[in-house]
Amino acid sequence: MDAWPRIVLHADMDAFYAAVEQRENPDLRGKPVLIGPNSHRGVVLTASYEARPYGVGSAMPVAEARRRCPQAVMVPPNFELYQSISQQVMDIFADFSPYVEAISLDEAFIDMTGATHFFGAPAEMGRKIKEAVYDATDLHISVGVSSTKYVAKVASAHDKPNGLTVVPPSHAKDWLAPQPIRRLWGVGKKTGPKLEALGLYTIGDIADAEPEYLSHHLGQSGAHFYNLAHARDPRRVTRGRTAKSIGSDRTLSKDVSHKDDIVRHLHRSAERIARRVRAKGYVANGLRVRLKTTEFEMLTRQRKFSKPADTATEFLKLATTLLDEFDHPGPFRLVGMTAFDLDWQDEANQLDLFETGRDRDLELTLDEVTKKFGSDTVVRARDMTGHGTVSKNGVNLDYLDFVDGERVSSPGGAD
Ligand code: TTP
Ligand code: MG
Repeated sequence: MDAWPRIVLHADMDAFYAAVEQRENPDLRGKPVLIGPNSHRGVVLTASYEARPYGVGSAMPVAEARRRCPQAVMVPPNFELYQSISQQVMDIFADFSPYVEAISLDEAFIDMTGATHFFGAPAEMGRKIKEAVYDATDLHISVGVSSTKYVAKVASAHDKPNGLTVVPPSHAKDWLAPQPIRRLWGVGKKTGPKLEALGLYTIGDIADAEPEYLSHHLGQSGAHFYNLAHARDPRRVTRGRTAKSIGSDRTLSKDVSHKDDIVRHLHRSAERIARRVRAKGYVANGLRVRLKTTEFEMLTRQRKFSKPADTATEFLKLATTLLDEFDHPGPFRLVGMTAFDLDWQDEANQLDLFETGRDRDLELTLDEVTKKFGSDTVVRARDMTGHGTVSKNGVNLDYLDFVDGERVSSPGGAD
């Protein structure tokens, strides 16, 4: 048998939100289903596998998806349900290893090094994990197993849905070689065409290139891509580390231009994000505000906090300052906020609890109320004044932005 210095498994739920809705509602099974807002605005969060042959998928504007697949059933998202199923699945992973790194609601790395004795060879481990998840939830996951995080992740996507792909470490480099460069972590809409312009189309092309040539054209990323292409990736599965950032984008049912209106949406986002930051025991070191114009141009401003923050009050304060830095007059169709550079709360020793004490106390109380009675129970007075309440029809796209930043949370997002 191949020598496996480490056994790293990557698991990713298939068409997660859509699969959950099909499980909940038998009428939806076997049909094309889109998860997204019930209006022509906003973006599709995901599509069931029955819908994907029509070329629809995550982050596509709803209007476009409806045009391509008019027979699809549109289902609004139920984030609480997805979160609780995610927790259930992560708990199942934890039965297999203490080293589970959740990188999004539906995705995790699991370090299974040294567990052959309990669960068998790598392929057997993969089968057992898939079976355990399916038995408990009726949902399918796709699994990749290799010796590095990077190869395990590419492998889990290789044979979706319901796939299991095992890449022994001695074959990893050859297995990667024919794959397109966009499978390299960090290659997106900007870097992809740049590499192609250099005549580099496959991961194998990168592996065969001179490292100096890559560094010359790509700077630091050159060495990064070169190492990945050689299946070298020293990153460990880190227990419990989750998001690098937590954000919430609101695609609005009515465009906004006035600062007051934008602030009202940011306020909602700030409360959602702060609650999630605290629930995970994080503090944020920076904040990003995004506005999307009606021409679909995404504008971004970001800044570090003077000290780590975890309250909506602090988030909103910095966000409001950032708003003054946008020079576009609007109107805007999306308002988004992301807290980034997250640290564990106890590691951020500078956190001045005294100064933020009152805000924290109030918000912690609200956390409790929300936990008991749901998120719509408490509406602050500020939300109820002015031009109506915060849009009920606007869709919220909450997301965790992940470890390697390879994930695009909405169209026009990060490369
Ligand atoms: P993904 O794992 O990227 O997609 P998926 O599980 O729906 O499909 P696949 O079988 O290809 O893995 O994302 C998981 C969930 O996260 C997805 O069901 C919906 C949500 N999501 C968004 O809300 N916005 C996005 O841009 C993406 C990509 C996903
Ligand atoms: Mg998935």
